[in-house]
Amino acid sequence: MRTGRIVKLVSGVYQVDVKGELFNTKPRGLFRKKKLSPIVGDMVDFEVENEKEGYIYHIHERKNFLKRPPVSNIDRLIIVMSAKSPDFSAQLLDRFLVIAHSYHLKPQIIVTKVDLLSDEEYEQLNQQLAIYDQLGYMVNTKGQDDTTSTLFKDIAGELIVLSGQSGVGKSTLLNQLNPELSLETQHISKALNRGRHTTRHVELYSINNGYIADTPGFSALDFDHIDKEQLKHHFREINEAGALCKFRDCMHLKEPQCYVKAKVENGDISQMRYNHYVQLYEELAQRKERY
Ligand SMILES: Nc1nc2c(ncn2[C@@H]2O[C@H](COP(=O)(O)OP(=O)(O)O)[C@@H](O)[C@H]2O)c(=O)[nH]1
Ligand SMILES: [Mg+2]
Ligand SMILES: [Zn+2]
Repeated sequence: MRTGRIVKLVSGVYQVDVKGELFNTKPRGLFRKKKLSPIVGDMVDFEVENEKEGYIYHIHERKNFLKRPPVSNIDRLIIVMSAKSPDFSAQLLDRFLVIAHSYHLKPQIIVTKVDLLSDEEYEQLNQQLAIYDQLGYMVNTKGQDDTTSTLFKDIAGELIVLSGQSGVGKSTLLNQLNPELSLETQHISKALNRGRHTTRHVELYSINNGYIADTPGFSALDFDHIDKEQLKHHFREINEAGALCKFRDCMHLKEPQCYVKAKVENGDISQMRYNHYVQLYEELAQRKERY
């Protein structure tokens, strides 16, 4: 019996890493009956056959997992946004944050390509990022020539997931962290914002005794598991202030004596963040009605 971590899934074969030694494994039939599939990131027990092959017969309990793309036991989730092409969008960032929180992951934020901004644009970006900094997120920016060493602190042994739209510079970051990876980076195309890269393939790369993966952005489907009533809990400051609303089930929309709205009015809570909450709430509400 061996124990290792699944680092890659290719056409039904799970590659398991045992301290640098790789095995190609398949799950035993048992899993299929239970409708339980191993995913990348899982720690598994497997029986070795033919030296480098084996059968998985046990999946260790997952600390956490992302549903799309499937990856488990994440220590650090990094949301990568770019300042330009694609342009920075606080609304998109808030959606990433909601998804991260819904999986109980505390994300870190990196904004790339700040070298492409004018001084004025850079100033504007920093004003928006200050909101996230105040909310307690670790926020970093980087330009083309910045080394990434300061962006990732104490990552030894961690399983890190970089999440972000296509073209924001995830592969570039990975290559800067570990030049041996020499991952292909893309040239910006017009198709970028239309979700050209819908592959949900995940692969973990070795880094600092840990692992790192880049994953694509998300789609509307990725909010499937979030009820509109639960959404308020995924906006930190709204969740916190909401405890003091008159009604326990206050959605902070039109209810009287709403502490969240009071805090938006006096500027303690960012109007922008609140707007994003309301917008997303309405989208989730419409989605429900359709079914
Ligand atoms: N100017 C500038 N370009 C960058 C930066 N980071 C990445 N890029 C470029 O953005 C494009 C997309 O990068 P890539 O790493 O492939 O993005 P991915 O799709 O998220 O993996 C490439 O042409 C990179 O050279 C940056 O900090 N500044
Ligand atoms: Mg890439
Ligand atoms: Zn309220």
